[in-house]
Amino acid sequence: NLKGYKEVEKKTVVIGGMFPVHQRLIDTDSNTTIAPESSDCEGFNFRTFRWAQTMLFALNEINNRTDILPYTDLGYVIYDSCFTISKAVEGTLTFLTGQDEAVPNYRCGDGPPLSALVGAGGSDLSIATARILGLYYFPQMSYASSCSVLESRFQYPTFLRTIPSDEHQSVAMAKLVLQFGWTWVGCIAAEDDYGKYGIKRFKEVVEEAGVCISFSETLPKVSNPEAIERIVQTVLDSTAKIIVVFSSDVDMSPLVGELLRNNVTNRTWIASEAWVTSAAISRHPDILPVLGGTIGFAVKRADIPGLKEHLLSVTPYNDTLTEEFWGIVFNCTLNYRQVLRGTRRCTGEEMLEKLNNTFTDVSQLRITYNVYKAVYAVAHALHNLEHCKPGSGPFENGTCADITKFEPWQLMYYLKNLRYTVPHTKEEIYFHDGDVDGFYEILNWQSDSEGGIAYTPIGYYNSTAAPEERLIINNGSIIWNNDILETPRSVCSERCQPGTRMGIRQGEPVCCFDCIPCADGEISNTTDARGCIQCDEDYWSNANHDTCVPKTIEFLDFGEPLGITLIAIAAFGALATIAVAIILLMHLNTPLVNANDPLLSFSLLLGLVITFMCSIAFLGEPQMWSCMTSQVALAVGFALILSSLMGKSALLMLRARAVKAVKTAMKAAKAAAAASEQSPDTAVMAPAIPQKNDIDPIHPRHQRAIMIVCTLIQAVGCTVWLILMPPYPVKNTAAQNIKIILECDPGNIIFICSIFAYDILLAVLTFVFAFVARKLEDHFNEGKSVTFGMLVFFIVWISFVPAYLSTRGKFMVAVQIFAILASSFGLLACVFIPKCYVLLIKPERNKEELMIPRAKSRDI
Ligand code: TCR
Repeated sequence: NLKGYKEVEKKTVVIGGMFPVHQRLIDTDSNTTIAPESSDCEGFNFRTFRWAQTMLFALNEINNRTDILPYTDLGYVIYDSCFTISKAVEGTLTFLTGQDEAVPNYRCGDGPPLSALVGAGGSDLSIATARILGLYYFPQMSYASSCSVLESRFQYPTFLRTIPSDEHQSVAMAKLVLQFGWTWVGCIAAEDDYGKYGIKRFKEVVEEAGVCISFSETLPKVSNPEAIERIVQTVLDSTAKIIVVFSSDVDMSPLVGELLRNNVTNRTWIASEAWVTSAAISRHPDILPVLGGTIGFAVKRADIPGLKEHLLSVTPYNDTLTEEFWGIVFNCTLNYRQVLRGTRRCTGEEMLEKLNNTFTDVSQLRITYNVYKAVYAVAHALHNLEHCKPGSGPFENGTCADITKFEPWQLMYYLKNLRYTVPHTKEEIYFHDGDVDGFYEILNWQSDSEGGIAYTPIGYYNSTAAPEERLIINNGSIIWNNDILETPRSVCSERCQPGTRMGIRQGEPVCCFDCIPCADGEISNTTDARGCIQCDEDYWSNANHDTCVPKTIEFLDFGEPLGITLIAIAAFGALATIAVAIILLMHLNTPLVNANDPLLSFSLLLGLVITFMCSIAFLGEPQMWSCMTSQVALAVGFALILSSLMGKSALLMLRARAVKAVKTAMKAAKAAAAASEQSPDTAVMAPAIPQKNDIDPIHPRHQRAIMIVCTLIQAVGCTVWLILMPPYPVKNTAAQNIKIILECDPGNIIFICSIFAYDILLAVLTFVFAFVARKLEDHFNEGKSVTFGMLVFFIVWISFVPAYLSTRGKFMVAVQIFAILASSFGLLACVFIPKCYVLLIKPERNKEELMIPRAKSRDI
């Protein structure tokens, strides 16, 4: 341990210092056969040794000044905490109690009073020492212990520091991550209070903003190669491209070695303050591909004039630490025993200037500057204490403290209320509740001219600025560590484009999700939509599923080719029907036309014209009137056709039965005549000869009555339907997704069914009548043609059913119209073509050629 003294000339006050000059304790075997001793330390650290030397430099500077403490000299005691809590506690106790001979006993007043402790390096060490020092209300001024738990004045009442609390750094890091849109980051923290609390706060802030942590690892404090390998494997396995490391360079070093061995490139590392400017890490050979592009936070840097000279003036003979330092730097020894063992002897004339060593590198004075500030803070507080005017002092009754024997709490008072300016940098320092403002420079690791690392400032973080101006980064000056030299992306899943929604993956963080396409009829119009939105009734999703588009309206229009074709066919049918009517009219008095009541023929033709024309009403955009007329006209038209045919076939049927009866009667008469010829004696009564009335059993009046009554029934039914529950146009959105079908709703299904059922009934009766009369040997053969026409009618409507049910949308209407037209044409053709044929082409056959039986009966 280094324990030095300035000679006591005037009044002297001693300041304690604690620096982790060595990195670890030497592992001693723990057998208890000999008295245990305080372990020695190993791993000399040039950086922290520079800190210790800075304290000496600052004390020298102060002692040489006449404006600060002109009548008092500052002495010092420096302890090496070896980065371990036990050594720090040991040092603190030695300092307080003076158990070591070299140090005056703290409570036995002769020696110079102890003022404050500058230290103790890492936060975990400071936490331990601050607890002890707090008991005595002994001031502690730390230069590197940044952990946020040290903010608590309740637990650490006498703790002050010149480094900002990690609260600021964690928030700054989180802001940086959020600013670049990284939502998938890995975390590595040292296994100490600094790492644990720092990363904890970082995680809290980013997770609140929706960032996910890919992995979270701890760097072991004691050497543990397996653990390091495991961490590197995790880094390699993770898809996170951004890795935040909250650790001191000492704990980080083994990891860097392993990263280099595995050549882990293409990651961007976010460095905490403790390793961002560490030469121990950035001076590794070949570090650039692995850690180049690192972004980190660093406390304020300063130039301290004269420090370089002071560092270079260190000689091996100052104390044990300088001796060890010399030996390590120049690879020699001053120790007589080691010289005997063959180590080169130091001359003491070696030149420190010639070395390019971290110790003498004053380009990155950051923590060093904090040490400098801390020493000045204590000095200024002591100065204020010494220059207190009796009577107007801060203590009870206006008393002052005496610089030769003051109490620690009295100095604490001055430290708390201190406000001073640092020499050279002119920075003004004051503590709010023991802490300073959070200010960080943001550094980027770029390659310098010699292939090493240059810490290039790219921005800063200022916790006292307005929230949106705290983090200022000059994006353009960043050099990233990837082949494309672009801002790296670090996301678990790429964003979900409009048209898809985020689907969570069971058991994975929320940043990892699948993009699931929206279902038909649903859309999402934002990126990263949580769910899809159902389109309104009249709307449907487009192909990309990112907007709702109005459904296309569908109906069979007049103008389109299919509509025109149907109109043409219908018109042709109507014209043909009218032509037939004219032909019949022209031959009104011929036997053929008169063979069956001509009026029924005309009503039949009228019905056909109605059905042909009503098919046109099915076309076009459905309206109230068109829905009503189309169905009703069809139903009534068919009723008229079928009842006319029924009237006709009823006559034919009865005629056929009569003819049959006549035939049998004649046969009987013949047989009787023959019998009477054979035996004239036997008087036989000849059977009655059938009369004309018997052959035409019903009068045309009856036929017309049938026709009119049957049609009227239908007409009345339809009227009731129209009045009670008329059909109306509807928008059918359910049948097809992307279309709105405009169609007619029948109003009431029972009505429409019974109305067409009635038509079917008429058709069946007509068919039966005609079928019975089909063999009537009338050479106009009306029975046959009606039978045939009805068959066509049935076939058309039976095949209509499956065709109708298997079509969708506007084609349903087309199928309906086709069926109407086909059945009408069928009837027109079957019933009237034979007639027209005779009338126009074979007029000679159009004579009163009565049915054979009747002619014969006349002959008789
Ligand atoms: N605060 C750390 C220790 C630490 C440190 C450093 C150690 C800081 N900066 C630089 C070595 C080198 C910042 C702590 O534990 O609080």
